[in-house]
Amino acid sequence: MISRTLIERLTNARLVTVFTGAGVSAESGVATFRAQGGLWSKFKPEELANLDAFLANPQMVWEWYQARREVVLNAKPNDGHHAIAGLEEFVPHVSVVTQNIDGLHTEAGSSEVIELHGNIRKNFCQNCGVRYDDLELLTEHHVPSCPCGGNIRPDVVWFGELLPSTAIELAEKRAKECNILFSVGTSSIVWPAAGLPLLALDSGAYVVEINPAQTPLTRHAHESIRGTSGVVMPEIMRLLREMKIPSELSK
Ligand code: BV8
Repeated sequence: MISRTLIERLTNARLVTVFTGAGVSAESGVATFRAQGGLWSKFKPEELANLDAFLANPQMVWEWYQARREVVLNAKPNDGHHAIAGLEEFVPHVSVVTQNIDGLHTEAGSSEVIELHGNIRKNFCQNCGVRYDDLELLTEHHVPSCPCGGNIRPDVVWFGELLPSTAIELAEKRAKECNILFSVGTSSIVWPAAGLPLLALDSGAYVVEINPAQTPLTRHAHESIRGTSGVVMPEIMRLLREMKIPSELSK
């Protein structure tokens, strides 16, 4: 299921961009959004992951994020996260561009992680913008207030909100410059993030999708591997080690 072409390309690549979604964290016990039994099967995104919902009912939205924080704070990186971090052993520059807000790529040791949709461990005041990154807030049941009178909210990008400009600009740069782009564990339907693999394709990158299911990206990708991140990424690492060892022996 993993082509020799891909492994050979990886051994010659200067920059590999790994674009990830909730599927990469599924094997760490963090629910996805749209897969079977995912978050959106229980809640309506428009009722929760948007500013109007927070302004209308800050306590309800805060509680939803506290419940997710409890899962994320107890989650550990899985074999897929570690294999993605391990790519740096073979490729001079690996950039992880993630839609995930759980911080697991950083915890797995990836050196460059671009968080397009924010980070669930961080907060800021909706009214004055002051940051609140103190850890005790992560277990605070009641939505906290800022001295300015505003409500404190998770530092994540909600529907209808712009992505952090520095993050999306750097992500677009990594999509344009990379030799290979992996799209791993994403349904490829949330924009503008979903446009990044297409930007990489237009810029001449070799695009590989890893997902147990088909997505709107499948028909555009050079390769679409039907499998889970926690199995396929470690297999790619194993094949890379096999390919690289003969060259080391030849020294
Ligand atoms: C914006 C909050 C300006 C954080 C989320 C065109 C251009 C620009 C915007 C839009 C556009 N068209 C529509 C829009 C509006 C909207 C949008 O994209 N809507 C979609 C639903 C149609 N975009 C926005 O609002 C963005 N803002 O552009 O502002 C603007 C606004 C309005 C109109 C124009 C311009 C903001 C988007 C961010 C929204 N925030 N969540 C949080 O609480 O987490 S969305 C949510 O979806 C998460 O952030 C998540 O990261 C994101 C993507 O989901 P995935 O990560 O792909 O997860 P999903 O469950 O969907 O899929 C998991 C996949 O994994 C599946 O394919 C499954 O098969 C696979 N899988 C499962 N297990 C495994 C696996 N794969 C591998 N291994 C496994 N083990």
